[in-house]
Amino acid sequence: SERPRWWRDAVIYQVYPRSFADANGDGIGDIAGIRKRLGYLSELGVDAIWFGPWYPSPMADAGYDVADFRAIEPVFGTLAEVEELITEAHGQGLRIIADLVPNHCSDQHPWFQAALAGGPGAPERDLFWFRPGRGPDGDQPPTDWIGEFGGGTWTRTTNPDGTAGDWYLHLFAAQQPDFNWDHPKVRAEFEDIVRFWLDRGVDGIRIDSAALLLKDATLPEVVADAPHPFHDLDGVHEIYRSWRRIADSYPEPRALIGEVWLPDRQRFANYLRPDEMHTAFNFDFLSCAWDAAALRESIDGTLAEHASIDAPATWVLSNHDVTRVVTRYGRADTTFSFASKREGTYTDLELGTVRARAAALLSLSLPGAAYVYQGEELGLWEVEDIPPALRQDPMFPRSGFVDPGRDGCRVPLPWSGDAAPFGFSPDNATAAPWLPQPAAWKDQTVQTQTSDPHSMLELYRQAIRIRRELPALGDGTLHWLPAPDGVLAFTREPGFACVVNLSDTPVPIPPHQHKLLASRPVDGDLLPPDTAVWLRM
Ligand code: TEU
Ligand code: CA
Repeated sequence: SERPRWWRDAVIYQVYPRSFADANGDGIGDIAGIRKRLGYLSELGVDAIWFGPWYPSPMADAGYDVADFRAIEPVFGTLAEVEELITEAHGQGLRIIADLVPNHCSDQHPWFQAALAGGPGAPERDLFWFRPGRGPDGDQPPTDWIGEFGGGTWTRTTNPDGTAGDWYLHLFAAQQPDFNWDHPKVRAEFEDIVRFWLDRGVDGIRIDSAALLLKDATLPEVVADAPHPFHDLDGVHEIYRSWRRIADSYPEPRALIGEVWLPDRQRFANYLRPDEMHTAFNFDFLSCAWDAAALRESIDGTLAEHASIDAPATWVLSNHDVTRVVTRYGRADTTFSFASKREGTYTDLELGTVRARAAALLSLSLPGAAYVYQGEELGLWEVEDIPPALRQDPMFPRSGFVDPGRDGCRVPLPWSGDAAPFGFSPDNATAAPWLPQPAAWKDQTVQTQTSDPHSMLELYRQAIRIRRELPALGDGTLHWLPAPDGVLAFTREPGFACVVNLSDTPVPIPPHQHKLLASRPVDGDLLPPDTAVWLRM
């Protein structure tokens, strides 16, 4: 019989474990906290939950530096608790997606520790990228590559006898050595790790930095118009083909979900061929400014590319790496940038919220699967005034301004009450939340929003409920309606339309039977600026 392809039209909620809910009061989110709040997620109506990395980690990069791929970080809980979480979630009809980080590990991982301790010639060095430095004293890095966090990509080691040694490669922080994916032992290890988590019942695996795994072993410098030495090498697809064979060997459907940041849509789609990943995050959509023409171009390009290989599209507005959507859309210039703070720019959070509400209705009515990053449904904004001493993200200063990093979108959720920790931690907590919550979040809590029919939370709840009830929504196709400049209007069959007004004047709403949902109150048949409406046609 046909296996359900749940990833094609799912609403997938991203839980950032450190910041979701803290049950034991140490100020850090944990598995027990998540289990207590599962009811919230099933009430929200999502189909699946993706958990950020839950593995033992020194937390140099918030858990993306993994010391043991088959265990749970003790601060979060135990493997037994995660197994119970999976069972409970399945009992509530929620699917579970685990985050896997195959490009690199923590410098505390036993393989890397053995590579250092064994000195030059240690066999474990072949599992990573150890190379002598350049220059007569070897004190220059092997290449001048710029890493994904903006700094250099090589760190020099000290030999066991105290002399200066070889350098090792890290595309991210120095505490995240890159694996050598040309080595069969690395491949075998990760095939085993994929099986380990699928055996524990996870329904999907999110693959971190999926396009970066292979490197050109001749280590050329990055040159414009030449093949890139570590982005999207052709051989990387063989790795995902082998994982797909593993995923397909399970009786229940399992999904591979790629984190593939590639500007070229064709190269991106290569990862979604029928024998590779099932789906991947659409960063093209996330990167769009609040601009009808840009969004339409992104939607059309995405749908055309995905249709040609029968892969489901995905719609992503935010995640734990980017400035929160309310803040992005509240700026005078809504062009995407990784950096949160921009010197001299003023952010209108009210405007940003109005737009984020419209964007929610847009992303939840496009064909394919939609992602919701925790707190997006509460209208949380980027916390830009975290004191430098409390910031934890390893990102480097970038050119032109100092990038404060990604902490501002990772602040613990406000659940209830009038003051921090807003129910994130229990009343008898022994520590404050690991990042400070703004006092103004008293108006953003789950509790306050639950009783307010005009809240962001109720908008998400209603939209997801309608999406579940209407066969027109989810997977399928879309047809554009004629619309004035600055307006996106499309139908989904049968009998559904979405209209989003991104212009600065009200526009007429097309003829319809009734309004299903609007991102803010709409009187009569004029749609105000920065507003979206769902129509029964
Ligand atoms: O991000 C991978 C990635 O592509 C980053 O370069 C991203 O662009 C960066 O956050 C902004 O410059 C993944 C994770 O989502 C991220 O949280 C990790 O820090 C990173 O991998 C390393 O594991
Ligand atoms: Ca805790």
